Amino acid sequence: MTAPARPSSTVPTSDADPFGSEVLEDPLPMHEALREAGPVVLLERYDTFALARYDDVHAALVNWQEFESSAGVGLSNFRYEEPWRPPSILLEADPPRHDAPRRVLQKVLDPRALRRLREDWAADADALVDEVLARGTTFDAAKDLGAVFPLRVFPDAVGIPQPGREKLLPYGDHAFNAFGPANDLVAKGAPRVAELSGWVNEQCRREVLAPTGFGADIWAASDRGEITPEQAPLAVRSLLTAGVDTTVHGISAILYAFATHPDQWQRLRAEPALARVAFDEAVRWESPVQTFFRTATTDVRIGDVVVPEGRKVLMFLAAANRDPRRWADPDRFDLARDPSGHVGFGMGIHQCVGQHVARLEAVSIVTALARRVRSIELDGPTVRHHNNTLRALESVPVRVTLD
Ligand code: OVP
Repeated sequence: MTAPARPSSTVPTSDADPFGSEVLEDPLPMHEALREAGPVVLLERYDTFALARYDDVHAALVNWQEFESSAGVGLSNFRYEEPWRPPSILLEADPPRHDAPRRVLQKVLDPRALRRLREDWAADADALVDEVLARGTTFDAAKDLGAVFPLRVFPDAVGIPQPGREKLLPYGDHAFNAFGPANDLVAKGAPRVAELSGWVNEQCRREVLAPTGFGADIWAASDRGEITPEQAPLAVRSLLTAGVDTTVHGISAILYAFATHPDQWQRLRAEPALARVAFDEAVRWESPVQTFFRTATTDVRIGDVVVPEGRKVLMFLAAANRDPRRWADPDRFDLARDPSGHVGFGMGIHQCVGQHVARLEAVSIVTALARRVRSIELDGPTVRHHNNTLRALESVPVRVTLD
C-alpha cells in the first residue's frame, strides 16, 4: 500500500525485553517508554516492531488486511518455523478461512445462548463465596476465588468430563507463553507439552463431550454444515485454550483492583449493576492479555516509518489501555469512566469471542462477594505469576469485613 518511503533508519529503537522477568514483574515503565518513543519502535533484541499508543494499536488491530494473523500471532513466523501445535483455525487465521469458525463460536457464545447459565453461575458463585468466608475473613483472592471459580463452571459449560481438568490451567499457561520467545518460561512448560496437548485434544472429540454444552453446540454446527467435521475439534480446542487462564487472571485482576481502590468497592456496593462496567474497567486497567503479534502483509507506513512486508509487529494492548492520549488518569481503576473502546479483548474481526462468558463469570463472582462483603483490602504482598503474554497474579492476600 505504501510506496517508496524514507528508509526506516528514523525508527526509534528500544533494548527492552518485554518477556524478561524484570518487565513481567512490572511492565508499566516499559509501556510508558515505548509510548513516548514514537508511534512505532524497533525492539532490537527481537528485531521486531512494536506499537504501544492507543490510536496505532487500534488502527492495526482493525486492519487485518495489512496486519495478518495467519502467519501466527506469536513471535515465531509459521512460514519459517514449525508451530508447536496445529494452528488455531480462529486466532491464527484471517478471512475467508476465519469466517465460518468465527460465526459458529460467536453464536455458541452469544449472550442469548448464555442466559441459561446465568442463574446457575450466580448460585455457584454464592456457594463458593460462602465456602471461602466460612473459613474466615482473610483469604487469597487469586488462589481461593480467581483460580477456582472458572474451573468450577467453565469446563462443565463446555461439557468435558471431570478427570484431568487440572491440566487446563498449565496447558493454557504454556499456550500463552508460546506466543513469546523461546525463553525460560517456555522451557519450563516444554516437558509437559505432549501430555497436556494429548489430553486437551482428546477432550475435543464428539464422543468425549457431554450431549449438551458449548462442545456439543460446536459439533451440532458441523452437522449443519456450518463448519467441517475437521474444524469442530479445533474450535473446541480454542475454547479450552483461550477460556481458562484468561478468566482466572481476569477475575484475580478485578478483585485486586477493588482491594486497592476501596472507594470503588463502596461504589459497587451502592450500585451492584456496575459489576459489568467494573469488569471491563478491570480488563482495561490490568490487561490480562498484554500483547499479540501481527505480521505485515505489505510495506506499511506508520508515521514516518515503513514496516517492511513480512515483519512481525507486537501490539501492546496493555500500553494502549493506559495511554494518557486516550484515557484520563489512566492508572486509576474508576467505575465512573466509560471503559468501552479498551483493547483488552482486542478489536476488529478477532476481538475476543468469549468475552460474554468471561463477563458473566466475573459479574457472578463480584456480585456474590458484594452481597456479603462490606470492605476489602490487601492483607500482605501480592505475588505475580510470570507469563510471556498474560499479566497474572499468583497471590492476592485480602482481609474483608462482613455485613
Ligand atoms: C486470547 C486465544 C488464545 C489462545 C489460543 C486461542 C485463542 C485459540 O484459538 O486456540 S485468544
